[in-house]
Amino acid sequence: MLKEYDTQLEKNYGPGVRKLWPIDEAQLKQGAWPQYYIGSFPFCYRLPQYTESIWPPTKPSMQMGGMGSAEMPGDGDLGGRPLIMGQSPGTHWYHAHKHGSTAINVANGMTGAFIIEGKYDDDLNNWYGDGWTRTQPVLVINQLGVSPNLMRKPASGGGPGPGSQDKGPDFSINGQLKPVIQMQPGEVQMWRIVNTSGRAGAYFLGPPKGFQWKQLAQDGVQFNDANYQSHVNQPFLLAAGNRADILVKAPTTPCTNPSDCSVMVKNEVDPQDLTSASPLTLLSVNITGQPVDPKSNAGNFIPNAPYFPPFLKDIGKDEVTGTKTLLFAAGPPGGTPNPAQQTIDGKKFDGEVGAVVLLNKVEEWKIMNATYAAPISHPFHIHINPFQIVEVFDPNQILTDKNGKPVIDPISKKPVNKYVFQGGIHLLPGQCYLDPFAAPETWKPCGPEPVNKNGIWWDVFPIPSGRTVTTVKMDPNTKNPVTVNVPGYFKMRSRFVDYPGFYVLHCHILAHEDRGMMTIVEVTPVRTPYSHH
Ligand SMILES: [Cu+2]
Repeated sequence: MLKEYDTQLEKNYGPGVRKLWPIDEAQLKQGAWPQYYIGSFPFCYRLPQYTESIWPPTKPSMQMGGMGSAEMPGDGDLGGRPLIMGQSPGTHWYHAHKHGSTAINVANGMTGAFIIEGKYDDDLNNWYGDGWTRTQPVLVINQLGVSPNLMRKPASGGGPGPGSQDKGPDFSINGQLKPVIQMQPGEVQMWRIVNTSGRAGAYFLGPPKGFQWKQLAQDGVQFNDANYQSHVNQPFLLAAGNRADILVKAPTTPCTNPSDCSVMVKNEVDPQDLTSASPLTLLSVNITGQPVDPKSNAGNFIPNAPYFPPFLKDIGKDEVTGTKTLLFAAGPPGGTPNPAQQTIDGKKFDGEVGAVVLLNKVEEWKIMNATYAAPISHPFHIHINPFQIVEVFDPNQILTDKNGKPVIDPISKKPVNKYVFQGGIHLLPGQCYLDPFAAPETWKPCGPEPVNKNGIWWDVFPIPSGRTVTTVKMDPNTKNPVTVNVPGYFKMRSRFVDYPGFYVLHCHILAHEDRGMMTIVEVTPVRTPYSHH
């Protein structure tokens, strides 16, 4: 594909154009993928930064000038419109996005990382040394074992070939399988991890034995200090499209077994996959060289998170000016669930606008998942502005005890559900009764409405799958128990600022996007002629 691209490039622009393939035959022979060249070598940018100490800015004159360039440029006379939020410095990525071919292009490696630099990097470099952030590993994950791709192509005739329909087993990093990262004994490194897979989530089981890690950022947006301090040695999920920056501290002695120094992940598209998914080696670490002085900065986590810009302040309820509901579904609305059909609000992508928002407004959206045939938590992704999660309802959620361990039913030996849809039975602590015959709006987490405090900013978040509940009511015609479909959902808040124009939201399982699970967001700078003046 890249060679074909080069041929076309040369045809159009003549000899001397910078080709994508190959750059270094020796590295290709060692097994590097072409994406090594176009993808994993990150491009770094610095953008103008928001300098105000409060959000929202009080006076227009205090705001920065300049106009954001959306994917569809705004009206020409908006030049000089103030930038009121700006771009957080962090780890971002790109991929081929031609609707209908997105999955195959990404499966064949057309993804890569780019870094927006800023005070975040300056603060880290003040602690770890000049230019340190640019020496740290950028790990671009892709998924090899899923159809369609050229490495595991389907059998002739189009039927499933070896591994063509599976969810794994392999992840690559920068085009290599199970690469080895070199670390000095006791050294702290920053890993910028990007999951560019077209389908699989990578669930990180936690740091290897003797290692420690601390998360600094999610989806290209840095953590505030409270979140930095609380995210120590935790497992985490990178769904397709998610990113995380983590600080990793190596043990002071080499590992006895190489497997002790391996970062293990599980491949999932729904939390229900985790019980059966096998742990995979994503990468290994070789502890080598001079030990790092344990008292030096290089051997310690930076004590506090880098400076947190005011425009990343939590979105309070009082800031919200509008709401929307979007329904992601497998199968037509009200029809038979069908894992081969993906829709948003009952429609496959047709190029029409699915959500209109006025520029500089803040909205709260309920993103629902009516997928029942097989559990799939479609990773919701919206371009341009990140969002904060304020409520999650997973009807399949397992009840956990105070140590986070699943509660097991003593009779069935199966994990106990948090949500109970059968009345009149004794509830365990933490369980929540929901009436399957009440209005669907009543299907939500029990307890008070959560307050958005120390919210993490995301641009990809998996929507919990729906659950088909078998009730105690009998259907007089079929003589079977009546079943009720309960959708999963999350609620998010976002500031639709800076960028007027058109962009998309979609499922980040790219085969779903290609089949229609995508729609257009229009952010419009004008009010209608019927507005009050
Ligand atoms: Cu999907």
